[in-house]
Amino acid sequence: MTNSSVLTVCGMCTVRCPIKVQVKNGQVSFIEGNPHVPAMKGAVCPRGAAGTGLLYDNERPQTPLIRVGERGEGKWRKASWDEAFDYVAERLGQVKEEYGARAISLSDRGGPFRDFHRAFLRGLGSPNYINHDSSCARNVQHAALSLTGKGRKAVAYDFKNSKHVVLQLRNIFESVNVQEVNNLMDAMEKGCKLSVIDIRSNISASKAHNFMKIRPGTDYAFNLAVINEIISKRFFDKKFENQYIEGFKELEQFVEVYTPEWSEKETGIPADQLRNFVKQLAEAAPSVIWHPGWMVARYTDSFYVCRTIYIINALMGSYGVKGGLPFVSKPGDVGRKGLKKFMDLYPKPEEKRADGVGWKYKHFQEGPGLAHLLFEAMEKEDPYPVKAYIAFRHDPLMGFPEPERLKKMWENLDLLVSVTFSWSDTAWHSDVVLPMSTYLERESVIATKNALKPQFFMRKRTVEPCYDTKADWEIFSGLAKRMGLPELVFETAEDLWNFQLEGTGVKIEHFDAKGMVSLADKPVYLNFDDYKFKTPSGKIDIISEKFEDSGIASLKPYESPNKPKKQGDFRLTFGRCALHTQGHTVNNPMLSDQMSENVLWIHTDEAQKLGISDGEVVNVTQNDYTETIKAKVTDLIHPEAVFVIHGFGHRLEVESIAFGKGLADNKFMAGGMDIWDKAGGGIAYQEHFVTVSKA
Ligand SMILES: Nc1nc2c(c(=O)[nH]1)N[C@H]1C(S)=C(S)[C@@H](COP(=O)(O)OP(=O)(O)OC[C@H]3O[C@@H](n4cnc5c(=O)[nH]c(N)nc54)[C@H](O)[C@@H]3O)O[C@H]1N2
Ligand SMILES: Nc1nc2c(c(=O)[nH]1)N[C@H]1C(S)=C(S)[C@@H](COP(=O)(O)OP(=O)(O)OC[C@H]3O[C@@H](n4cnc5c(=O)[nH]c(N)nc54)[C@H](O)[C@@H]3O)O[C@H]1N2
Ligand code: SF4
Ligand SMILES: [Mo]
Repeated sequence: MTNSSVLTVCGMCTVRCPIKVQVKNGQVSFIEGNPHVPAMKGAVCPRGAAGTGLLYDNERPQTPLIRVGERGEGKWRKASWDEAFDYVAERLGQVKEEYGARAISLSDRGGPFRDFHRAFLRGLGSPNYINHDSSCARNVQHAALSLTGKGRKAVAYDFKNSKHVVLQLRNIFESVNVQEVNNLMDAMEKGCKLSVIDIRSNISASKAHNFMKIRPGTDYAFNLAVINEIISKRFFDKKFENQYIEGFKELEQFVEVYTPEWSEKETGIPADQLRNFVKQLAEAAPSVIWHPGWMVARYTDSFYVCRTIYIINALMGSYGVKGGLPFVSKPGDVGRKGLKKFMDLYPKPEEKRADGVGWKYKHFQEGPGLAHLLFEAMEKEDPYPVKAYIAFRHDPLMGFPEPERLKKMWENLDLLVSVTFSWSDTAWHSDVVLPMSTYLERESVIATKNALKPQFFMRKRTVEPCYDTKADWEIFSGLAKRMGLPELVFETAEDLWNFQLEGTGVKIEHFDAKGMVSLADKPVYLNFDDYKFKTPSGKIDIISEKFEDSGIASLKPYESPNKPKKQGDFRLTFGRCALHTQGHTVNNPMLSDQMSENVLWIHTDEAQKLGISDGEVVNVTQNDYTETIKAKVTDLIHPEAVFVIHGFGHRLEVESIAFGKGLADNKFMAGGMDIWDKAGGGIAYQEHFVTVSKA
């Protein structure tokens, strides 16, 4: 019997926690938190622990597959890797020849492991890289950029030292980031207060000192009134206001009409409760974190909700301070050299992006573009044809609204490739499936974490692949070899890592001890005066020139949320639970055992009107489309909304465990590909209504 353990990185969700994996006789036997990272407390979340459920799943794609029937019909022929690489490379080559390199696009899931495959696309000469973010945090990112010129990840959340944490549209105890949860719990033991603003009492709310149940879609009203209260009571940090905020006067005038009494009528949150809450915040300032949100692709005004959150943090003086939103350091900030980039092997393509980002929409950040607009360009062949699409670790048919519409938008594609470790609706609809090894069977490129203590971290292979799958770097090496990109052809992970580490002073073996290499000895709290916001004034600009130039108001008057066209319909809302990740863990036997389907939260009074009792199966209908689901009748949700956990309602026979269980929220969003936040770029997923009736 041989036993060993490997320090590596979890891949069950995008948080990418540092983990320790025990291996017995070539099999993964146990997964725990990396013991060298105190905030992990030796533990992982339930999904992290269920990694073996994925690894030993015999229903995931096990060899390359090439479609033989119609798209989506599920008729495949098995192929060797050589065959599959040749097939994809030949078709990519044809597209490139006929329509130019810009006709090739690639999407991924964002995150720190992107350099290699992005370099592949850039090497081909295409600007059309997109990621999932218009379905997730684009509004947050653009809100941060509009105020500070820096992205949302320029600050950390110093939960451990915080005195008051506010969660609005953020459910940290279920939509988990293990280290953040542990740090917040430590802080709460030391007296940190927690306030939750949500449309339902979730697990975070059950631990909160203040819970404010808000009417869905009215968060902007609440936040404007909070700013009104902070300013009228002179609760703001005067020194910070003076030195670091530009446009305070305009803000003060703008919020004058948005009183707590006015807000109460919109939000349902009593003016007194708002005032009391703001007083508590002011007492805890500046060690306050009002989390700007994560999955805030919800409404057509979500960008403004995020903006007001950042503004409130600024007024509390919490930018750049301990217990608030300190600035993170990059390797260069602590006198170290960053990783050498594969992307830098090639010049940035000069072509305009097909989604219009950067030229048609100048206020949006180019990086990951906006996926829904690229899909639209595929459909309309405007501004030019996009004919090949590689969905890498991305499942748009589950993650974007109205999948049938999206399939139509893809009809002009000559090639649709899915690179994935599990079946997904997108993989099933593809022309070629390139099966990726799970995170336990593959290495990734070395990644950088910008943080108070910046670091490099490494994902290692813990066991050899169970099936005929490959690591992502092996897949893109295989394609690069056939597409005239010899610089991206690597034989071993060590060669890959050595390329990245060149000149950094760090060696591969330095990762052995802890799984990561810290680039600073202790947390660095960057001094405010050394830190420059990237705005015209160098301060936080309340009025953003860049956005105003694109016709986006910095201070937008509040508008009430849309009402359902049919009286009695409910706003469809959704979120996550601690037991599943998006739509790709529902076929995991270990997690499905603990939660096999989603249920429909509906308020007791509303259920009573409809004659629906708890646990009863009900119909959910939009236009002519209906699915059934069990009702959870509860006082804990706002009566205007119904709520489900996202990711259920799978209909692929290859997923025998998930098949037919629960409801798919994304199928109840008719017209949803066109309903998005023009200021922030995020899809507005919660601008949809459904009818609920007895089945
Ligand atoms: N209706 C509705 N739509 C939503 C949401 C919602 O709540 N409701 N949530 C939105 C949000 S916040 C997001 S981020 C997107 C997510 O949607 P996507 O961006 O599509 O992401 P995932 O479902 O996490 O993963 C996509 C695919 O990557 C594969 N994969 C390959 N390798 C890996 C790996 O190493 N790790 C992981 N985890 N997966 C891998 C998985 O098998 C899966 O099929 O959906 C968005 N869309
Ligand atoms: N366990 C688990 N953890 C995850 C993920 C996962 O799939 N599973 N996914 C990861 C990803 S990709 C993301 S983006 C994050 C998402 O992290 P979060 O954004 O925190 O997650 P959600 O559960 O989507 O939404 C948060 C809360 O918003 C509430 N909400 C809905 N509508 C409104 C509204 O109008 N106003 C207010 N105030 N609240 C509203 C919901 O009830 C929910 O409690 O989680 C990450 N962590
Ligand atoms: S939060 Fe859970 S699933 Fe996500 S990376 Fe961490 S341990 Fe893995
Ligand atoms: Mo997300």
